[in-house]
Amino acid sequence: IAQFSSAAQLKPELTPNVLYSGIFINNEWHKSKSGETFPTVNPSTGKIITDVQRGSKVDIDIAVDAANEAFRLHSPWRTMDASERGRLLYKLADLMERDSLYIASLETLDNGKPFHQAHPMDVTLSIKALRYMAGWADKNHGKTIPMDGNYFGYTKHEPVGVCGQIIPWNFPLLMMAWKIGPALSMGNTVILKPAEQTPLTSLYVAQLSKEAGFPPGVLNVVPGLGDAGAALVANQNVDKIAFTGSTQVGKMIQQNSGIGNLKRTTLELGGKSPNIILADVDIEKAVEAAHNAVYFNQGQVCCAGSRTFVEESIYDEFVERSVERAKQRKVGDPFHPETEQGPQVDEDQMNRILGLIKEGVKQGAKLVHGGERHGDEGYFVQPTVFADVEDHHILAREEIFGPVQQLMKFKDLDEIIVRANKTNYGLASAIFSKDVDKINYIAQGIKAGTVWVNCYNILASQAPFGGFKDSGHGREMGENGLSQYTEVKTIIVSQLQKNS
Ligand code: TXE
Repeated sequence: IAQFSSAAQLKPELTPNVLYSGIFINNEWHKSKSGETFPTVNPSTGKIITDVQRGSKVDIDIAVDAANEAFRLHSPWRTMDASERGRLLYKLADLMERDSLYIASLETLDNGKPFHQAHPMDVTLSIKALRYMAGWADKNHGKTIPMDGNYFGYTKHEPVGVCGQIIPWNFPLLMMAWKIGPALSMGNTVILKPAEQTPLTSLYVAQLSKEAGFPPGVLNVVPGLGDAGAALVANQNVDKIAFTGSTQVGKMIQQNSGIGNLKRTTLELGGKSPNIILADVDIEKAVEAAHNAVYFNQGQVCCAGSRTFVEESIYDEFVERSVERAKQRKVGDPFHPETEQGPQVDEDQMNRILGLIKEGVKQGAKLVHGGERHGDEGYFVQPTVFADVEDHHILAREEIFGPVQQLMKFKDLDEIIVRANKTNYGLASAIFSKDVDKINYIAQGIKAGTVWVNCYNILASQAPFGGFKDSGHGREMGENGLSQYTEVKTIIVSQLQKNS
């Protein structure tokens, strides 16, 4: 909140110029081989911002060849000092900081997220992610090994090679930073495919990477639709795929990554995260936290607290106060400093959310606030609150990815652990309480990659993030994130005589 209030002083560019809309390969801009483009739309108005070159298989294959050439033995990238790779990443972060107002404005235009959140959150966290990973470039050491016999053993952490990275539209810039940061720090080369809804900030950062001094072919960005992502997964000269997006596409990617060459995969997929509120909390603070847990970023957050479980004795008051808070939520122009909620990213997402709300009502959940489209221009949805949601309702099972809060009631700790885990997902969770024994008991029982205690949506470069179960596998960021971008090579050398 402190960050957001200082951001209120920042001045966005209300009509940022779109400078790049091509395909970035070998540090050059290209048109698509097919001659096709696709429009990227301003979700606040439904109007086209610009047409972007549509990369397809042939463009992806060219980008993969460029990334392989940049990764060949003795290339400038392979022979570069690790510390120099780090310096290039620091430089890229500095350039993003120099242009941060422009980048945040472009993100708001293309995605619809409020500028006064995009600057302190998306842009700042992206810069921090690159700097964090820059520091690791020359510190991811192997080991020397005391082996049996007259041998000397050591391990090296080598880059995996050519990495295909497919990212979604909810945090376009941040997901780019989370992907390219560790990949480049560890010495890989990259072909990044941004989401078709939000390609503009990735394309701008591609140009900054050239300015920073990355050699040609190290970072390539190919905008396109799902077929371009599929072509990346099918290409036999790609060594690894990192994907963030829907569980449905993630499962396909996992299967297809094993056809032909066996690609390494990291998958960060959907969620239906439980947010558990015990009766001993400060109710005002807990209502505010639960509100932000689900509505932040228009509800388009993989780890959103989209099942709010409230202990029985405070349930009715919690519902009442949550409705009051939802009524106060400021929805509208994402460039306005007071706006808390902008539009959903596109018409499909808006319609999907409205469809799930209707289905929820049909199944008997109690709609206590909102439930409709907000206005008739752009893709805005009213902040919506459901009470008396039951575990079998679609609202408690499906990822809604919108501003829709599910309030559910529980009685005791063992019941809540079972119910919290009654989902195929396992990305995140939270517990609000003052009782450390109860907190620890629940935290041990929850099957999720992150457990927040008395906080929510706290993401940091230093902390690994990822899912259990259908929320994916592998971890991004933190020291754990490095192993997803390295192969361990064991080198064993014969020697005349070992001494201790
Ligand atoms: O995701 P897709 P969509 C969830 C959320 C949302 C739903 C659908 O519930 O409502 O997914 O969103 C690329 N091979 N999340 O349809 O299709 C695509 O071009 C390779 C959760 O936008 O998974 C884009 O770059 N790539 C999530 C990326 O995959 C393919 C964030 C994501 O798109 C492909 C977004 C294919 N066959 C949505 N098809 C999170 N985990 O944060 C599409 N793509």
